[in-house]
Amino acid sequence: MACGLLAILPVLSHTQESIRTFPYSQDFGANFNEKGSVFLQNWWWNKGGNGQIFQFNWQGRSDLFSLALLPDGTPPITAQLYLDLRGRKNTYLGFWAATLKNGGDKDLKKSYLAVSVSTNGGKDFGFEIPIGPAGGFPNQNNTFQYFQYPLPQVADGNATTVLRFSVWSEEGAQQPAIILLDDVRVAQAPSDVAPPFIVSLD
Ligand SMILES: [Ca+2]
Repeated sequence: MACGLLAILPVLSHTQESIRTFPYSQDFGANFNEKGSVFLQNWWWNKGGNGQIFQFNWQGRSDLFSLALLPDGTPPITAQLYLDLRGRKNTYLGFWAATLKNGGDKDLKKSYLAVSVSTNGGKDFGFEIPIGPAGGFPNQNNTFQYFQYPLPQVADGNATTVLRFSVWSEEGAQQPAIILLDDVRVAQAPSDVAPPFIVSLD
């Protein structure tokens, strides 16, 4: 029995709890757990290279709080959200993203943001879609914009789905923009609206 259980346990089961109640929303107003990798219930972070990821308490979409990601080169910073989609279909992700200028006039590195999906508990990711302007986010202030990402059909009914936000920047000594994420929502659409794609509805 023990061996059987080990064989079927998903990769995430020993590190993370999955969201089972939808619609789900997250405004990043609760205190983060700075220790370890699980910074909020159902959320896991990874700081690539010298990148930083933290709770921002000065600017959110409708409050003062958001999730800030400051990349340092190409090792991506990631924030992952764990979903149990058994009995669910036509799931979509909605969220808001803004940028904050970081550094001075000579700091012109671009920041990049992408969303991808795993259906095996975070072992493998695919369906990666770039978000924001072609060529990356310039290092300047930009207000929150809404983005929406319908999950791929392979996630329908999948108990070990992981949504991943990845942020990275150009290499070099200059500073890139800080990317802020806020008001993340995961919900069911009334029907399959489209193949996986991401659009700004601004
Ligand atoms: Ca917020």
